[in-house]
Amino acid sequence: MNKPITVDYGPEEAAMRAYLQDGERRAYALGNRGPIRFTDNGAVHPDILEAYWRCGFYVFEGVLGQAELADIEADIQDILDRLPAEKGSAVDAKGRPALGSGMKAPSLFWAKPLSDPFGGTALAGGRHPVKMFEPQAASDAPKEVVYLILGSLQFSEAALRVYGHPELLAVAAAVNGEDFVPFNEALFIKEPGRGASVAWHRDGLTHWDSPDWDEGSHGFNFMGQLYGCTPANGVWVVPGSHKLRRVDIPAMVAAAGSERLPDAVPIICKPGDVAMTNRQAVHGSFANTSQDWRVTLNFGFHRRRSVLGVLGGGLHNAATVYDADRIKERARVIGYAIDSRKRRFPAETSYRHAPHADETYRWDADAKAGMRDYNLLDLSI
Ligand SMILES: O=C(O)CCC(=O)C(=O)O
Repeated sequence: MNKPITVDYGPEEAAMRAYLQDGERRAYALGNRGPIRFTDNGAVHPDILEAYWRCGFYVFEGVLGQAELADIEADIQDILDRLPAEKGSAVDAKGRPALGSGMKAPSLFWAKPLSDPFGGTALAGGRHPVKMFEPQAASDAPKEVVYLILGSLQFSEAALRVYGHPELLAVAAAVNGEDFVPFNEALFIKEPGRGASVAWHRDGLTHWDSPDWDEGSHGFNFMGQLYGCTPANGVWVVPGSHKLRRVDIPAMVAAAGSERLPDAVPIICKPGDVAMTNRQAVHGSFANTSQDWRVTLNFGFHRRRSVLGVLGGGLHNAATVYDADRIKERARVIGYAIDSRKRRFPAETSYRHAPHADETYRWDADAKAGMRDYNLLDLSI
């Protein structure tokens, strides 16, 4: 999917190149990457958990194999093919009903090539306070591109199967407890020479002032990489910032003199690696002026106690108090994901989700139909 491109960071290019190189060196020095490892007792290896809690992110290497990556790539090609011909169009470039058209739940997010759609705006609760530098896109670039797709598991069974990956779910249990619950799922698409930036921010809306707030209160996101990610197109994280109840992003940027935060490091992945990023960590990504695509399968999990009885943040859907029924309804997707994965990879030992011990979830035609607009039930805290 690569093609030569000619855009760069303009007046910021030299400084940006130096920053990317330096960030890469600092990222590899952190000691927070490697395959998913378990102890003899089957627990996620404590070294992994130590490094995750120390840094606020971890890179699991080699999680998704060739066959699985090929499935994902086929689905992504299909999704890209079915996008509206342009923003607002109900049909794709071939005149078919476009992906996302007529849906109730938010699905497609558009941005001008290389722009920063959220930075410095009041969108998403104003949590992206500083606009990133917006490089000039090529003159033949489209007016707007899709850079984010929400509710992504309804559009890709391969992504659903990744969601049911037994080792990733074991990590979710080790971090958030065996009764962990879903957050949301998304695809971040960073086209070469076009992909938008995501301004520095941290996620989480509901628990910053809770008396029992801690470094894990707002959960984490897995970020599965189809083509890998580089310092130029990947997410950057300020290590350790997930442990801070308060941060002042405008002051951080002002002190740095640009959005190149000196302590931030890039998440660097090969195809098939899956990063795990604490939502409370300060993170963001730059406009993709590189030659490389990034397609991230993003899916998050929370602690049940962070969600049960909590008034949702109202960002991903209508704010309501999340009760046990709502959580159970949303968590059915974990059951479907495990079952759909079992059908595709029968030799693998499936994950057993503790809250589903007495339930059976079958990935069949009814289940598929029931996924439409499923993200109206996202657990947004
Ligand atoms: O993938 C990206 O560029 C941004 C991801 C992000 O901000 C998130 O997962 O919260």
